[in-house]
Amino acid sequence: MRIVFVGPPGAGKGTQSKWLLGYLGIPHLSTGDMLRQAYNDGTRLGRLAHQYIVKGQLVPDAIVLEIVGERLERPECDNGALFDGFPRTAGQARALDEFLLERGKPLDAVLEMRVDEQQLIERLTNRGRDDDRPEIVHQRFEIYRRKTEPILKYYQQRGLLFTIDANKPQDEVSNQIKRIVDAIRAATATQQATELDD
Ligand code: B4P
Repeated sequence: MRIVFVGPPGAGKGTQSKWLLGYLGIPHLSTGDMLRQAYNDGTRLGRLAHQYIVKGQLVPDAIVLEIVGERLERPECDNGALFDGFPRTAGQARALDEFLLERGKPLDAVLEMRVDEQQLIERLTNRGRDDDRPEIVHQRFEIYRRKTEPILKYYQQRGLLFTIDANKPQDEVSNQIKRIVDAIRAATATQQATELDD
């Protein structure tokens, strides 16, 4: 299964990914984690990316796509992946589509995590990362509205978009996600059985 989590900073993409990975048995591609790891490893791309992250800006597509592309080529991603915080721009969405369609493995679902801005600020203040200071969070939220929200329409038109009320406590959010994922799995199994019968 190939699933994308989209949502503003602090929506709970990373939090919900943790259990969903085990549930679906697929690898986790969190671009935030990958970029932070690259910085901690002292790589050239990691150092470049860090300059944007601390200012609350999106890392340029070229850097993100290089890091994600390398991971996607690995055999572990052949049978599915959970994309956490990627794509975040129209350019990234197009690049992901091209990559997956060339391999005949399109996305199964895009899960939009929707949360009120005030709730996000409270969550991020408690998390306390360098890029979680209120003035930086406002900027990240604004960039989300401008650059990331437009890709939701693109996925909606293709019937891939599911919206999650992520204001709710974590276990309620997990239940909403589980219901959607289970329904998609059941529909895929039915479709495969029909194809075998034909
Ligand atoms: P990310 O690492 O993706 O981080 P995020 O959007 O801030 O957080 P996430 O939604 O995962 O929140 P979490 O579960 O941790 O991005 C960081 C930066 O990297 C970006 O700003 C950007 O600069 C760069 N970047 C990443 N991907 C990129 C891309 N594709 N293109 C360009 N740049 C990119 O939850 C946050 C907190 O809320 C936690 O403390 C959690 O415990 C709490 N929480 C979660 N769910 C909750 C709930 N239901 N109720 C109460 N609290 C909850």
